[in-house]
Amino acid sequence: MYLLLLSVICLFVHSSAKNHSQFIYLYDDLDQVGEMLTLSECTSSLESKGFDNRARSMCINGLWLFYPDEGFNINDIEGPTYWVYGDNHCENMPSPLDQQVSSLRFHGYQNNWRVPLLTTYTGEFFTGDEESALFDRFEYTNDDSAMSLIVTGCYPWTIYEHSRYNGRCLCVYPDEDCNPGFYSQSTSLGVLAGEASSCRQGCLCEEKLMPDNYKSKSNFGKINN
Ligand SMILES: [Ca+2]
Ligand SMILES: [Ca+2]
Repeated sequence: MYLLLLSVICLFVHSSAKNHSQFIYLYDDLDQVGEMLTLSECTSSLESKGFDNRARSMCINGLWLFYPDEGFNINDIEGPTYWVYGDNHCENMPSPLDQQVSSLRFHGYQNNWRVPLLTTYTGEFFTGDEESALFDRFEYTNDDSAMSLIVTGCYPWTIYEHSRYNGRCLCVYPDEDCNPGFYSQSTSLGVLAGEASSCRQGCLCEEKLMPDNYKSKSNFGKINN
């Protein structure tokens, strides 16, 4: 009986860890066929993995971001980027990125993609440098440079114009049911685009903006063109 109980607990722990960890299978043909590359890390150069401009389909666990250039399009916000989240979710690469992807990364922690985080990006459409806040942050390292952001977890955050939670403010939210909230463009961030200097957990401001994907549950992923 004891052994049986132990094995049930182990199974549960094992499966829940697997469900929330982040990994991806890339395939060089449509519908999850062809040569496969398995990744569980952010990869700034798919060329280094022998898979540059090859991916045609995928299966993912987690929240993944795809770029046509190396280095997460740090110098080019014009190219199409793609973002998608889910558990054991498979699909073909959207056509603008079919055989175009040169770098990719997941959001947040590798072992659990649902950890509550506010992650800001220095470029629109989640390009460029990223900075994740797990707790209140009185001063951003990438000060005045957030042009897009992602909210994971179940609660909102407040971003502020100045350090130490001063100046104009804005509440940003995850989607319903604790799904990720995407603020993909500078217009998604209102007056705080390129101005954010600090952030706090919870909504502590009258100004509120819902994420681009608010209530769009059917929308697993989105491409920016
Ligand atoms: Ca490319
Ligand atoms: Ca500022």
